[in-house]
Amino acid sequence: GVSYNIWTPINFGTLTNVEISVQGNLSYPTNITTIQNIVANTTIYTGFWFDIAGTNVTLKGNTEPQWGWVDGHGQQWWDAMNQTNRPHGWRFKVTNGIIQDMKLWKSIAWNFSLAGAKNVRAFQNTIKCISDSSSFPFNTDGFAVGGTNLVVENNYIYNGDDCVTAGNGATNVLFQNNYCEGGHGLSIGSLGSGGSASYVTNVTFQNVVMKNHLYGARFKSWTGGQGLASNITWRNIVLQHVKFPIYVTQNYWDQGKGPKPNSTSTTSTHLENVLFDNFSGDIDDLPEALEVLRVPAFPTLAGTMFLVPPAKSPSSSTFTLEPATTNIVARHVNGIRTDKGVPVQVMCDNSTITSDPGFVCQNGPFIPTPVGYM
Ligand SMILES: *[C@@H]1O[C@H](CO)[C@@H](O)[C@H](O)[C@H]1NC(C)=O
Ligand SMILES: *[C@@H]1O[C@H](CO)[C@@H](O)[C@H](O)[C@H]1NC(C)=O
Ligand SMILES: *[C@@H]1O[C@H](CO)[C@@H](O)[C@H](O)[C@H]1NC(C)=O
Ligand SMILES: *[C@@H]1O[C@H](CO)[C@@H](O)[C@H](O)[C@H]1NC(C)=O
Ligand SMILES: *[C@@H]1O[C@H](CO)[C@@H](O)[C@H](O)[C@H]1NC(C)=O
Ligand SMILES: *[C@@H]1O[C@H](CO)[C@@H](O)[C@H](O)[C@H]1NC(C)=O
Ligand SMILES: *[C@@H]1O[C@H](CO)[C@@H](O)[C@H](O)[C@H]1NC(C)=O
Ligand SMILES: *[C@@H]1O[C@H](CO)[C@@H](O)[C@H](O)[C@H]1NC(C)=O
Ligand SMILES: *[C@@H]1O[C@H](CO)[C@@H](O)[C@H](O)[C@H]1NC(C)=O
Ligand SMILES: *[C@@H]1O[C@H](CO)[C@@H](O)[C@H](O)[C@H]1NC(C)=O
Ligand SMILES: CC(=O)N[C@H]1CO[C@H](CO)[C@@H](O)[C@@H]1O
Repeated sequence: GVSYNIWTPINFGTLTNVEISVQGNLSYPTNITTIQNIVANTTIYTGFWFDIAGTNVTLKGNTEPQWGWVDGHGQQWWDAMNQTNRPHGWRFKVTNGIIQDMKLWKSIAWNFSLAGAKNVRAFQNTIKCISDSSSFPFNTDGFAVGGTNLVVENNYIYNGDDCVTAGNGATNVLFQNNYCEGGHGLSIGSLGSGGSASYVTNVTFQNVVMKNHLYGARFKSWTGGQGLASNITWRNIVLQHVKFPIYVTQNYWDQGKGPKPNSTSTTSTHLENVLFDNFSGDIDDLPEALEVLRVPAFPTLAGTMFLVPPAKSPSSSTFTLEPATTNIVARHVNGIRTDKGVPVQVMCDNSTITSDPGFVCQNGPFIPTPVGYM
């Protein structure tokens, strides 16, 4: 029954055997400048507005509809398109933890970080970063899951970036039975930026509804990166107005900063045992989807985020791979339809593929091979 002003960040420190219960409403400062000044001050800001570490920690919200909301007042930030000194939300770097029934309302940017967490289950949480205006809720990622033995299930995530993103260190991660709307996909990456080595293994996304997302399954690694992403599965994915159901980029670079850097195949983040299984639903047939999306929604980011070659694509599965790829298969994805009934297209460079990806690897119509039905 109380609304609290969380006017400064809370660093809970390292906790042992603690339950944090959020029963009332929590409010970030409403003044943008106030927050920016705090975020810029490393004495008081650890990188997150709420910072929790330790062992045996439960973070639990309120199930009453009117209470337990953490209000970031993000709308004004999105409207001003101000990306200077935005605060991250919650870091939960806990071994043996639970995040349950938490509710985030209009986060400024980002949400739950599980980087470095271990044995954590996050369930029945709600994230609503829904813009009331035409401005886009930038970078309001759902869950960042760069930890070990993580289960994220039965969450409702309406946001403006990756619904979930598995970054470096993600090991044994299960993301299942979630509803995702409005964002940029079920993502691995970005891996290997600046030539770094990233490792991701045994990550499964399954039984997820993806509504109005830019991508369904998304893999992104930087050109020149190193490391290995292995044993990754996307399974039973239902698409509703998704633009790119499957989009794999192994040679991403920041096109705003110049041409593709020269690199050799030996320095790509390797991709091994990747399966896309049982995708169905409809995709928006917008050949100019990328252009539509970045203007006017992404004016400041044009040329960086979405101009991944090939830039212009029919709604399709898109594989832009480096030779450092072993066993990548899409099967039972023939349940995907375009909203206008035109045939589904693929874009795939066959010089990068050494095994059958489950469809004829070409820039052209989607034609499943027998492997695509196995
Ligand atoms: C926000 O805070 C700054 C200083 O911290 C102040 O100058 C400004 O007037 C405040 N804005 C509003 C709308 O209150
Ligand atoms: C940072 O915050 C501390 C503690 O409130 C304060 O003493 C210090 O002056 C601040 N630094 C700046 C640069 O504002
Ligand atoms: C965490 O909980 C487990 C199970 O209750 C217990 O065995 C363990 O000692 C606890 N860890 C710490 C650091 O207290
Ligand atoms: C708690 O916050 C939510 C989200 O801002 C709001 O809809 C709700 O009315 C608030 N509850 C109360 C009792 O003020
Ligand atoms: C964003 O905030 C910064 C710092 O307060 C300010 O200098 C800048 O002009 C703002 N940018 C926009 C686009 O509002
Ligand atoms: C892979 O992750 C799942 C959780 O999604 C776990 O149950 C399984 O044991 C892991 N496999 C290995 C080989 O560690
Ligand atoms: C991937 O899975 C295979 C078979 O399940 C296993 O042999 C291999 O060790 C796994 N790779 C990694 C990096 O864990
Ligand atoms: C494919 O996915 C749909 C949607 O999640 C599910 O209903 C169906 O049972 C799945 N098919 C198989 C063979 O698992
Ligand atoms: C890549 O190599 C080519 C040929 O050696 C050279 O012309 C080009 O400038 C290089 N590009 C970059 C970004 O270094
Ligand atoms: C690869 O694609 C090229 C150009 O589309 C085509 O000429 C060639 O036959 C294809 N090779 C294989 C093995 O499918
Ligand atoms: C607080 C939080 O979740 N932050 C993460 C949000 O997602 C981005 C990447 O998409 C991570 O870099 C942040 O750590």
